[in-house]
Amino acid sequence: MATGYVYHELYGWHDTGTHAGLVPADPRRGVQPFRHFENPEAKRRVHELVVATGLLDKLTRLAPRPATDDEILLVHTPGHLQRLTDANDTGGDAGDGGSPFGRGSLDIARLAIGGVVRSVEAVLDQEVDNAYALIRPPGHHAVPDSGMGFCMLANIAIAVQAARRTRGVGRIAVVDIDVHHGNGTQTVFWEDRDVLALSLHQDRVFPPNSGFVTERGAGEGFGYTLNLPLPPGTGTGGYLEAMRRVVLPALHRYRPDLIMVAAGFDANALDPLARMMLTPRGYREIARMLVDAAAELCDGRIVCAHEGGYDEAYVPFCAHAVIEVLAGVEEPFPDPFRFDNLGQQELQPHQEAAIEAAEELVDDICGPDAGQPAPHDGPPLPG
Ligand code: 3YP
Ligand code: ZN
Repeated sequence: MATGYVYHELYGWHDTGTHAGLVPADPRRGVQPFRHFENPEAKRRVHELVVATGLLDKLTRLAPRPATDDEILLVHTPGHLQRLTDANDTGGDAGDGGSPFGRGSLDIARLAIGGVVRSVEAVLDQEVDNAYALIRPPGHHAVPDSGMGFCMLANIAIAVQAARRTRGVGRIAVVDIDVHHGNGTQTVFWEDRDVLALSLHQDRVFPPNSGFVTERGAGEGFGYTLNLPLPPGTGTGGYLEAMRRVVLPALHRYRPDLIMVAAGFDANALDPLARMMLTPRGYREIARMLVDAAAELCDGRIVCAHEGGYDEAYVPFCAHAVIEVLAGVEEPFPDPFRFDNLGQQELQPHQEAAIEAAEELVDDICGPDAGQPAPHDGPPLPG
């Protein structure tokens, strides 16, 4: 078992500036200068834990390269890329007023995309069995003509399009376990039945009024977007039930050639930006289910790309658990926190109701009324 691993020091040099978490510092309005939530620390500490526990020694380090304009333009509009390029010398905002970046961040964002592209290529070319790209800035909110929600460019969507073009992958499933809705990925593949976009998230956190179970794609892509908005407070019991009743059946119906995971860790029990209760054990079980599904369905091909997750102390243990599973490490590194016995970690009735609503839609994937996605390992796309 070989597991690819991408991390680069420059990922920590993407500068989101002085904020009070979400709000730009402004002493005139009483906003004391502080860190932005999306700062290097949580991700840097994931990497340090991976080094310190010796897990890194079991991984195959992959070097990222910067994504090219051509790759970025597989997903984004020339206008969006031009605006980022124009602001790269000064720093600016990626489009929604909530996605600040510093001087040179476009170069770092290119390296983040390149980290996912490299991971996917290494898996498809059988250099490694699976891979984890620990990248910054994140990507799953970015839409074709704008950055959004701390994201500059759509890392996973770009890597998906690049893999279809250069490797001729037939169908790809993207499973987004970040606590926020994967709206960017959904938008890019809205009418595309060759990419199954699945998002589990806390109901209506970000983007506001997005990620409803009724959002299902359109045209040929109808049924190939599947959202599972979960109630605040959902813990390991609810998430694992959602995996068993929605995600795994959806993957088995779809039979992807490659599984991509938007690996956000902000559904953890301590996260400042959401109200869920996942623990390292929960993340380990989710990863185990996804890795097992990949083994059954697509020769184990699964690539995780890091997204959100903001508790600097807890995220490293959550991400470490996922990387352990990818690497086939049997003995979990001990979790020093004690959140598995929080009240209501087990499935609650209102969580089950939300799961049932999504479960009803699973049979439409490749069902009698749905379009059939591309054959496995189909021919390269034109262009
Ligand atoms: C963006 C603005 C408010 C919430 C925030 C979410 C960022 C994130 O982690 N997305 O996955
Ligand atoms: Zn998030």
